[in-house]
Order: sequence, then C-alpha cells, then structure tokens
Amino acid sequence: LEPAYSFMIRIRMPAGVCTPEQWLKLDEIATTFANGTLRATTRQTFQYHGVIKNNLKRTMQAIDRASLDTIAACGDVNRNVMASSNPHLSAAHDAAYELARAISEHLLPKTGAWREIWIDGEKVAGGEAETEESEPVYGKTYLPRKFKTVVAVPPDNDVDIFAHDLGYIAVLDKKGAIAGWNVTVGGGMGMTHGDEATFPRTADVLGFCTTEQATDIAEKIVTVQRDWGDRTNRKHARLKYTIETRGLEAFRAELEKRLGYKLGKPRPFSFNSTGDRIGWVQDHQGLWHYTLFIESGRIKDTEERQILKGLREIAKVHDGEFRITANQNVIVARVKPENKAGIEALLAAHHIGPESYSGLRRNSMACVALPTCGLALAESERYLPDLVTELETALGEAGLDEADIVIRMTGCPNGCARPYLAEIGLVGRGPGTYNLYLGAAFDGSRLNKLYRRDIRHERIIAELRPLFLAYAKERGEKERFGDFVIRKGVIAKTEAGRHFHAD
Ligand code: SRM
Ligand code: SF4
Repeated sequence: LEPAYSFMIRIRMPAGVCTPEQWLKLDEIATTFANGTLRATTRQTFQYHGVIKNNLKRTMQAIDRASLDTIAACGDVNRNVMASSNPHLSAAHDAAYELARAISEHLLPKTGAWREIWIDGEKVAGGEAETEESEPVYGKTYLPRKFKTVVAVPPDNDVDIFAHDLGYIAVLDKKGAIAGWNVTVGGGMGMTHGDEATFPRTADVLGFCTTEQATDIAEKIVTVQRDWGDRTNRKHARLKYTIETRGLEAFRAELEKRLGYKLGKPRPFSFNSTGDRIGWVQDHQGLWHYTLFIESGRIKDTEERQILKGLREIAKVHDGEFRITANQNVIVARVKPENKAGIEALLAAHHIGPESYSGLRRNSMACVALPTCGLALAESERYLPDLVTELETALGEAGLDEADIVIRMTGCPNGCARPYLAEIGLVGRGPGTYNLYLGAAFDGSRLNKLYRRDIRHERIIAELRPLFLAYAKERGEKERFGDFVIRKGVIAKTEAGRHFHAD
C-alpha cells in the first residue's frame, strides 16, 4: 500500500478559449477523475484538484482527447498566454487572441516528453536530453524561472498587463484595426514576507512593434532572460529583477541587438478598468456574450446556483465558444441573436442569470490557498466571500453598494490573485491573519502599499468601515477608492519596483 497521493492538474488554454465540445469533456474529467469541480484560474485556464495518482494517466489521456494538454502550464518556461477576453467589441479582440495563440505555440517547449509519458507510453526511460538544436529557444537548461505573457486591448485591462513579464497592448488605427502593439516588460507579483529584496513590480513600456514582429520579439526577450536571468537565487530570478539589476536601457539595447532592428517609440494608450462586464453585451457583429460571475473561479453546484450543471446544459446546445477571463469568470461567447432566449432560459433554470452583485463582489478575486495549496499561510478562496458579505454591510451603510472597488486576497505573498494591484489587497501571514494593502489604481497601473500588518477578521472590517464612510462623503467626481486614500493621506503612493516597500 502507498499513501493516497492526490494532484492538481493545470490545463494550457491560450487566451482561455474553448469550444462547447471541449467544455463538455473538461466537465466530464472534473466529475470522473477530480473533486467534481472545475477551477477557473487567474490566468484564464482550468485547474483540477484531487486527482489521485492512479488516475493521473487516464486524466491526461482524457485531456488529450479534448485536444488540450498541460504542456508549459507549469515550469520554467513561457506559461499559458493570456489575452483580453472582454467580448468581441471590436476586431482587435480577434487579433489579440490570434497573437496569444501564436506566441503560445511559438514558445512551447519542443520536447515530446508530455506525449511520451502520458499518451503514447513509450521512450520514457533514458529519454534524450534537450539540446540547443532540439530546444532552440530554451536550450538545455530552460529559463531561470517561470515566464508570463499577456495581450491587452484598451480600454480593458482585464489581463492586468502590468503584472506580467511580457505584455502587448493593442494600438488601433482610426478605423479600429490593429496598427501594432506597445510592448511591456518586467512586471511580476511574487514576494516573500520580511525580505525587501523581493517585491511586486509593474511592467515598463519598452517600445512599439508591428504584428509581424511581435512573435520574434517574444522569442528574443525570452532568450535575453534565459541568458541574463539570475540562476543562483530563485527568489531573484524573474525578468523583473533582471530589468531592475541591468536597467531598462541595457535590456532594450541587448534585445535590439538580437533582433537586428529597433523598436518603435511607444504609442499613447489608456486603460479604464481591470474588471469584467458581468451580464449580456452585444458586439459589432450582432453576436451576444454573457459574462457569468464565478466567485473565486470555483465552478460547482450549490443549492443556490448550479454553475456546473447550468454550463453543461448550455454547452450541449451552444454553437459559439466559452472564454475564461483573467478575473476567474466565464463568458458564454458568440451567441447568435436567435439563440439568446434559449441560453437565457438555461441560465435562469440554474439560477445563474440574470444576477446582480455589489460593486465590491463583482471586483473580488481570491487565490486557491487552503486546503490544496501547499504554500498557503492563510485561507483565501474559502474566506473572501464571507468577508465581502460583511464588508457589504459597511458599504451599504455608506450607500456604496454599487461602487466598483477592487478587492483581492491571497493566502501567501506569492500573489496568485494579483493582490498588489487591488485597491484593497489582503495577503495571508498566518492562520486567520492578513496584511492589508491600500492605494492601487483601478486601471491596474499602480501597486498598492502596506497599510496594516497582521490583522484579523474584525480588525479588517474595523479598518475599512471608516474609510468607506469617508469615501462616500468626500470623494471627488469619479474618484476611485484607490486614488481617494492616497489624496487623503491614508497611504503613500507606490511607484514601480523597490518603492513598494518604501513609506
Ligand atoms: Fe500561482 C505557485 C495557484 C496565478 C505567482 N500558484 C502556485 C501554486 C502552484 C503553489 C505551488 O507552487 O505549490 C498554486 C497552486 C494552488 C492550488 O492548490 O491549486 C498556485 N497561481 C495559482 C492559481 C490557480 C491562482 C488562482 O486562484 O487562480 C493561478 C493559476 C495560473 C494559471 O492558470 O497558470 C495562479 N501565480 C499566479 C499569478 C497571477 C498571474 O500570473 O497572473 C501569480 C503572480 C504573477 C507572477 O507570477 O508574478 C502567481 N504562484 C505564484 C508564485 C510566485 C512567483 C514569484 O515570482 O515569486 C508561486 C510560487 C513559486 O513560483 O515558487 C506560485
Ligand atoms: Fe497558494 Fe500563495 Fe498562490 Fe494563494 S498566493 S494559491 S496561497 S501560492
């Protein structure tokens, strides 16, 4: 007898897009091999929890039958590439999806190990080592650390462009077509409590490129990080530290040397929010899209809401696609006008639409944390919904039920729900205790800052209630909560990088 090992499995799904047929297969895997839930992640894909060791191979084979895989979903390589998923309001969203797919494919490790181990069952023992020829981008030793790429379409910053190693911001011409992309580098969230040499950092805008250049630029940026990244200290190995250490200008010069051409000057852009538009939206082609709010991304059935069953029934009749958003929500996308009423009936029958939530809940996000995450210091997914319920009482007293305020929680400082870019960030320190961070920008362009250390449930509410009341009374027109607390001197403004820890 051996211990009952159970595993987490993460799917690779560029830009979070899958077909209804794939959805049904993913659902079946959840109920057959995992804990009966699908977990939408903050990087637009799914995780399964509770897959026991004996079922690992069968699960991978079922994933393969859904024409999906788990290659590069983890590891020191380019991870699942994200793209703005807010409904196809313009052709630019299609271009963002295409670019995300192209970069994902181009930077996929070339090794056949995944198929050999899980699918074909051959050639595992003593398999060939990677070489510069077999892995031209990653080489023998892959990257010093994970690497994350995203594509955004302004004015939506749903992918949190500044949180990632590499980003592309769509630049549109006057007709709304893609003129090219602003390239961003050096964002990241993870840090370690008590170690100020580690910090979250917002990405810098490096320059402008055309669509034809974009994939090549991704490849060359990855190779600079491969060669320049710190391989002696994993806590200092992400691209954000390479850029802090070497400087942005030196990084750009090295990149342009490898490219053989210069990047263009960044073009103007502006974002307005990091959130999703919950509910129905119609696009320029007349198609409808329904964004379903999924609390903490956990797709499961409860007495109140049958999310898993409801989406299963929709997948059986839907001829469009599904999209996982970077806010852990799901979009039933590309619904033809004649099919909308049928989808609406299914949403209503399973109590998942139409729905209304407070502005705080709509903008809430929690990482998995306990019980499955081995790095968790405190609860997150299982705690944030209850905390939000209590904060809603305070917001109600202040008349702020509808105010969009971004709140994110993680069970440890790794930052999987990007808490340092939330107007209210809560980061686990130990059982029941959190650090409270305030003052990030609503559009995702500025990090927050530590406001209170090691506080528990009652104190979190006691700290936030007076701030909500003051915000309700004294805010300027359209002033966001994150900007208000800075203007009022509650917290200092954070610039990128090391300034996160400065008072
Ligand atoms: Fe994460 C490690 C969950 C997005 C930063 N993350 C983990 C692990 C695998 C724990 C581990 O290493 O043992 C967590 C699995 C928990 C579980 O039980 O399922 C985990 N991360 C998640 C997910 C599922 C959170 C969620 O609630 O949705 C997200 C899955 C992403 C995906 O689909 O690929 C997830 N992780 C992120 C993000 C957000 C993002 O990428 O947009 C970040 C911050 C951005 C960044 O990378 O800087 C993030 N995860 C980390 C880190 C810290 C990395 C660092 O540079 O310091 C770790 C720990 C590590 O890598 O050593 C980590
Ligand atoms: Fe686990 Fe920490 Fe990531 Fe939460 S932030 S999922 S606790 S590693």
